[in-house]
Amino acid sequence: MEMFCNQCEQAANGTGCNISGVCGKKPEVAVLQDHLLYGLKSLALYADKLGRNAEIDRFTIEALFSTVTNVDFEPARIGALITQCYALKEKAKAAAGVTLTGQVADWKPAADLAGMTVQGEAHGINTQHVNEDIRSVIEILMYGLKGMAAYMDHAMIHGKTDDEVMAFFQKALAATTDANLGLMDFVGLAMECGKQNLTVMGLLDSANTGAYGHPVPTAVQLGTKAGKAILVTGHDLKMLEELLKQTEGKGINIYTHGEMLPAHGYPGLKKYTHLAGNFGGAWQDQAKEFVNFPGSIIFNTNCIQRPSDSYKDRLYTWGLVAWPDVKHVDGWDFSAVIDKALELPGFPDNPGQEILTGFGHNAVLGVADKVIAAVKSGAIKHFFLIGGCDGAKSGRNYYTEFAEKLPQDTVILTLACGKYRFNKLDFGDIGGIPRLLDVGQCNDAYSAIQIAVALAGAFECGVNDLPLSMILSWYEQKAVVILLTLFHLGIKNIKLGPSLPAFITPNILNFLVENFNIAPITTVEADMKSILG
Ligand code: SF4
Ligand code: SF3
Repeated sequence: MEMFCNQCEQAANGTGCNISGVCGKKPEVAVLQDHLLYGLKSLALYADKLGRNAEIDRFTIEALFSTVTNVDFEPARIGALITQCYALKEKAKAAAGVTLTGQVADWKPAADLAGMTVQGEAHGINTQHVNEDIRSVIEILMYGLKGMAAYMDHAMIHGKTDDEVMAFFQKALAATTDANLGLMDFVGLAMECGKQNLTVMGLLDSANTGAYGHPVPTAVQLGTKAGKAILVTGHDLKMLEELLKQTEGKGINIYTHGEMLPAHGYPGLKKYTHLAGNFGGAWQDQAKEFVNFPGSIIFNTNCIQRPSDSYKDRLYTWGLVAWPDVKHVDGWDFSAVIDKALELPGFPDNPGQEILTGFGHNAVLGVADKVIAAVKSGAIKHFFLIGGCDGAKSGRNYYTEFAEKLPQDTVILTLACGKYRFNKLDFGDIGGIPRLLDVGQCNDAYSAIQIAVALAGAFECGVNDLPLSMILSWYEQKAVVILLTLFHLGIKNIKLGPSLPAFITPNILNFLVENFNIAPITTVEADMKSILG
């Protein structure tokens, strides 16, 4: 079976995976995901006419998020989404009272998985447009929508939504099927995606801080506490909260992994004394680290990798994450995960290093006077945002080396899972301000933007005129949408690595270079010299 996927940074040979995904995605799943995206476009043609419908909007978000890298590897689940997509399309068609014509509007999936798979082969990403530059921008838009859907999903789990954002999702999905649109129409939609994502990240920020308070600087234990153990990995804070409630008083300690680390900074989560610490590093090290975790392990979002047999029996997925033969928790009852943890040995007491997290916009802007005074006195010469995704491919040591080699009068803001490359190093402080400030998860790019905008306000300049440089690493589609948000804000001079996206053609890259002066990372020495002079 033919597959083609190029949506993430580890696309095979820098062009795309066509035999099997480097991520572990089998051709059947890749083709079914292509089919689901085609179905979502068909649904969107009617949803765009219908206007807001909570069931269709919720479905659209979940289905898009299911196609993000390292989320859903289970063919039957993707097949069920395709079937549901068709039912919702028929519902939207009836409710909107219109009948559209054309191949996309007429879409009807086969009744069984084998038939859906065959159909999916005709809907690969290369069929999205004949012109390669337009196709490139459509891909940027589609991956942006996927990334934005991931953040919207977390906000929706908290009961939040936004009509304008949801209208954009349907409008943009429908637009990708419109043969009358040209290159600049899609560029406009991609930029609008960045704008809408700022709203979504803000919505999620208010959902998280509304539920758990603003993050406060917090020391996180990297050692272990005597007792049974559960490891939570992913991005969803509400799922963590529910698990903390259900494990209270049971002698089980909860550890965070990967993007869950910033959870320790939230007052409403850190109040649980059995939220014991953080275990391991970023997602790509899971196979070698999980084998040493003597408790149950649960994924609530990406990034899951093929589990080894050494820990598969104690591994669980939740929400939209799924892997064949891995137990899935439906809903909010975590008793299976808890019972498993109680059977397993757990950890002895073995305290270790502590690292800091919790420098969200509220915490950093709370000491803005001190920060501004340090810049004015020359104690702080430059800020670097070194953030984004981690990944398995070589070349990512650049970020560690970059952080290590920065002069002592610079401050590093970091976010997302790329921070594990350097967050255990001791960078010291400048007059009490830590030189490394962990702003949070990837979606907390919202916080970093708030901090940058506030500093620009204090210095009466634009964000591009601040002594601030962004050195970003990308891996999956959430990073794509964050880049679109930064472009929407007019932020220039971003350095991006470890490699450029396979889905960007030379012409589109030129466009981005001309308009935003974005550049690929080169060497630490050359890049640092070009920034600091
Ligand atoms: Fe390849 Fe990435 Fe697509 Fe997986 S998500 S198939 S690794 S390009
Ligand atoms: Fe990491 Fe998957 Fe992107 Fe949320 S956990 S940043 S890669």
